[in-house]
This record gives sequence, C-alpha cells and structure tokens, in this order.
Amino acid sequence: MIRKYSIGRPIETGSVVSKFPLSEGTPKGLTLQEGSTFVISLSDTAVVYGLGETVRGINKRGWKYISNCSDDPNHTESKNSLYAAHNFVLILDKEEATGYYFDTPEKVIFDIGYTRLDQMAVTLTKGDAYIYEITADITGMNTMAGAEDSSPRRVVRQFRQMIGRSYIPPLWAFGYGQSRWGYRCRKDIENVIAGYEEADIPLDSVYMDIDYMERYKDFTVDEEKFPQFGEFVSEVKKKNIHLVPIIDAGVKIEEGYDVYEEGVRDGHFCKKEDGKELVAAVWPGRVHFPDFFQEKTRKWFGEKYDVLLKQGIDGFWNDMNEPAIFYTEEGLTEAFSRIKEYEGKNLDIQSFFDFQSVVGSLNNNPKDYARFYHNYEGQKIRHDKVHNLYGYLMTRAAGEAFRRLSPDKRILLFSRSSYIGMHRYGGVWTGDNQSWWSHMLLNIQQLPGLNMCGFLFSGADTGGFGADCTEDIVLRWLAVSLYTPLFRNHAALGTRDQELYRFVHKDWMRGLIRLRYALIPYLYSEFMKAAFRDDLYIQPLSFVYTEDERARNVEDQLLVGESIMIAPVYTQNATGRMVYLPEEMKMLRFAGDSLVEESVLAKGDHYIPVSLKEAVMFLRPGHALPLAKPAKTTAELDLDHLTYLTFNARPEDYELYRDDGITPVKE
Ligand code: MIG
Repeated sequence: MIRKYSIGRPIETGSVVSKFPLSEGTPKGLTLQEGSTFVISLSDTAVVYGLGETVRGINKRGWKYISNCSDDPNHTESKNSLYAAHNFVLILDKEEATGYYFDTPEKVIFDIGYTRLDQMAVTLTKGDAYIYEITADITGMNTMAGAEDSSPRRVVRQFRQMIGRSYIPPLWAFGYGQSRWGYRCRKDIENVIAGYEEADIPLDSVYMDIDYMERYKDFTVDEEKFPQFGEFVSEVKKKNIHLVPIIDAGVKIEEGYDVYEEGVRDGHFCKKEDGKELVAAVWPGRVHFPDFFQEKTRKWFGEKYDVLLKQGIDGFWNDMNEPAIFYTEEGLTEAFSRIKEYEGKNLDIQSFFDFQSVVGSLNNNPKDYARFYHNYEGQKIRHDKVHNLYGYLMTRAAGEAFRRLSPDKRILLFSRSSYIGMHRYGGVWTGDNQSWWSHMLLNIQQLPGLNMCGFLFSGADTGGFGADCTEDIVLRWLAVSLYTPLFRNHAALGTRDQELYRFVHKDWMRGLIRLRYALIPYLYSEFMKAAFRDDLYIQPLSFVYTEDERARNVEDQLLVGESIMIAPVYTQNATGRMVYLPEEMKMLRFAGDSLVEESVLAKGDHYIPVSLKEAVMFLRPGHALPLAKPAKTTAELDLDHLTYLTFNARPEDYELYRDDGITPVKE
C-alpha cells in the first residue's frame, strides 16, 4: 500500500511515474517535529536499508547521510555524501517492512541513529517534498508471479513499480570491460586489445576516457590521436569489442565549436542572475553547463550523441555531472583578491590555514552552486535548490535521445551522478573509489541499496580507481565483480597498470573472467527478471530469510538472483573466511571456470578456505544454476547449450530468460 503526502511546495522531479491521490496530513508512521524533521523510533531489532549509493554498511543505522551530489574521490566512512541522492529508506523490524521515499531535489539529512541510537530523523532542509509511505500490504497490486515473497520485497517492488522499470542494457554490457584514464591514442587501445588477446582473457569493451576528445570537447574525437575513428570502431567491432567513450557535463567555450555556438545561440546554457552564461572551469578550461532542466536542451544535447552513434559507438558513460566544478570565474576572482590580502602579512596559525583554504575550497564550492539558474517548466530556479537533479537530467537527455536515435538497438549508458528516476535511463558506476580493501567491502555493501533504488545496472571500478593496486586486490575484486552487471576494471591516471595481462598470475585472472562468461546466462536471466518484476537482482540475506535474526546482521554476504548466495573474501592475506549459511546450501567451488568441489553444508557457520584463484558460491536448495561454456566475448557465447548445477532441483525448475540481447525491450 502506498500513500502519498505533500509538504510545502514540492518541485516535480519526474522520478515517480505512477499517479497517487494525495493523503491528508503527514505520513502515519512518522512524527513531524520542529520545522521539517520527521522522526521515527527504531527498536533494538530494526534494520534500516536503502539510500542507494552512499558510505558505510548495508544496515544504515549509526550515521548521518546527506543527499547532496558531490564529486568527492575520498569515500571514507567519515563522509556524509557521495555522487548520488537516493532518498529511499526501508525499515525492517522483525519481519515487517515499511518504506519511505522523500522525493525532493533539496538536501535531505538522514540521521539514522546518529544523534540518538534509537531513532531516525529525516530533515528536509527546505521543507518541500512529496513523501511516500509504503507498507507491505499489497491489496490491489499485481502479485508478481514467479518472484519470491517477503515483507521487505513487497515494499521494494511497490516502490520500484511506482518509479518505473529499470534501465536494460545490451547483453554485451554484461561482458568484461577494460578502462583506464590515460589511454591517449588508437595505439594505446590497440595494445590493450592485443594484451587481452595474447593472454587469452575474454573482453567485450574498452572504455575511452577524456583523452580521446579534441581539447576535452564533448562529441569530438581528436583526429590526430584517433585517425579515421569510424573505421577504427568497426575494426574493433569485428572482434566483437565495443568502445565506450566518456561524455562530460561541461561544454568548452571555444569559437567555432558547434556545441558551444549552438548552445549560446539557442539558450541552452545555465545563466547567472544577470542573464549571462555562467563560466566555470573543468577539464577543457572554461565551460558552460547545459541547462538539462529545459526539455529543449535535453533534446538538443541528447541528439549530439548521434555524432558518435553514427560512427558505430553503442555505449557511453556520463561523467562530472554533479556537476563537478574546478572553479567559476567569480570564485577565482574572489580567491585572487583574498590571497592578495595575505601578502606580506605574518601568517599565524589561524590565518595560515585560512590562506591555504582559499585555493583548497575553490572546487565544488557551494557558493558556486548558488551563482546560476535553471529554467524549469517556466520557472527560474537557482541551481542549489535543484542541484541533486543535474546528473539525472543529463543522463535522461541521453537515454531519451537513444529511444529516438537508436530504436532497434539498446545503448549502454551509465552515469556518475544520479537521482532516483535516472534508473529508467541508465545505470551507475560508483565513482572514484581507491584500490583499498575497505572499498571492496564498500562495493559489496552499496549493491543492495542501489538495487532497492532501481539501479540494477551498477558496479564499481574493479581493482580500485585511485591508488596503486596489488595483484591480490585485483584477484579478490574480480571475484566480487563477477556478479555485478557492470564489470569494469578502471584506474586513475598515474596509478599502477591494472590491465589483467600485466600481472604474473594472469592465468588465475583469466580463469575468473572465464567464470564470469560461464555465469552470463544466469546473471542476465536474473537481471532481466528483476527488471521486469521490479524486483531485486542483488539483495541482503534478510530479504529472503526474514525470520532469521542472524541474517539481519550479515554485512558481507549477498543473494545474487534466486539461486545463489555469495560471500567474497575482502581482506588482504586472508586465505578464507567465515560464512554464515541461513539454511543448508551446496557450496560450489570454482578454480577459475572449473568446478573443483561441490559439497552440501549444513545451516550455520563454516570456515571456507578460498585461494586467490578461486571463487566460491552457495547454491540454495530447490534451485539450479545454468552455466555456459566460456567464450572470448558475449557474442561468441553458445547460449543453446547450457549445463546446470542443481541442488534438490531439476534444470527445468530454473526460469531461464533469453532474448537477442540487443533489441530494446517494450515498455
Ligand atoms: O576529475 O575523466 O570518476 O572515472 O577517469 C576526474 C577522468 C574526472 C572522474 C571519473 C573517472 C575518470 C576521470 N574523471
């Protein structure tokens, strides 16, 4: 049952697609305290889920999270905000679940047992929102035959139904992808492909970071570094490999550059109070930001992707769309004049730090977000009031355009910044993590929340983006990303080489990637069923084993699809780990893609050794797992001949989903 409430004067975000009558007053389960703070008490046993892409554990209790899309590459547990604003929480107390969705672009503070251990307080910082209260009772709702049932899943399914079906990528997007910030030219990319070929490691995509562009200009390709780009794309395509370029939010200011000139001419850029375009700086130096809040701008910018589609490109990642700002002209001028004030002065302890912060606080400065405006449905709205929608609307522009420009072919699309609603147009990657073990755990812990919020197509930079990786972290991370729909190895400029063929134990890595390809019929079926049924592809144990108290505390094991539970090793030098089985399960041990052990384990705790070249998963009773023969690319997978691993089930009991993997799915 869903009840919709309205507080203040909410701005329409477009995140909800179903219509609901407004209920009087405020949500029954929440108490409205001073201003716009909604409070609910949490019993000792209650677990709070949701919030999508954010810091900390699967259970969000014990911290303060702020929805404020931020370009912050330090995802430590001390942070309050990452790139996204996913304002959905689900409280599971005993076996009863209730969900709340705060649909508003403003900053929302989720104080979940931070100020008081026994209460959640949600503060709307401006006080304008639609609030949806979702209970598990599903009278009148489509019962979703085929899906398992539980109170939290009923809440999630209703929520997902109301926000619309999740984005569905092409099948090849489930293959393995290699990326790195620093591939400068055609040769670099050819070398990567050759490296994978020589090492005989499967590969479906290579990502192109900002260096492919001409002076970082969106929708251009540097002719010198990438001569005959279209031809190159089709040559690579002959090997069934897809090139996936990055698109940044900022448009370079440069005379003669069509995107800039059309944007100015037709009023597509964000303007300041004085009616002039905001000048900010990002990669290309000075840029303007498209006003994606205007429908005409979304249409215009979206059509621009066609320049690349026409050259055979069929996937994109949208970056820097919080939007990230290095500085604005005004900010820079102010900083220089403040620096001058310090010149010749004796900088004591306080003034020295102030001085230092003048430059340090130039980027992503909240003051800059208050310097420009959007034109939204006939209203002029200051950016800071709708900041959290910017990345969503950029990606929506692309997603909407692809429906027109590519009606017969699905296009891969994912974004760094997002808001709920964007899940209908593209997926997300979780941004600039580090090659840290703690970030592998964070990756595991972000997945259930992302799934609840509709972002089924998601994944982290495998191996870690910032900092130098080690061979063992790459191996262990491969064994985590094995299960995430987006499986991309990405690393930052200046960090240690991270392509798999560079490592001593590339044969172990090959084995794990081959296992991924063997799993694709399963992963794809589970993904598609989750999308069609508004269900979860990855979920916490407690969503199935609701009556099991232990399951509610499990923070490092997940259910992936209907058949398997995973328990990855995420600590360095560990040769195994403890695993909790909420019921009897069949352990499947793979060394690379060969099954080396199958054994039935009783409900309870087990120490499971897992070497660096292995992946272990647990098959649930009454379930089956289809496997394909691994291939070099998804295009070469033989999906007609699958083998099944079963546990008290027959292969026919498994509901396999198949399609051509490319034709867009009807809404
Ligand atoms: O300021 O394009 O998150 O994946 O490699 C850094 C360069 C800009 C941030 C993205 C990252 C990408 C990088 N970008």
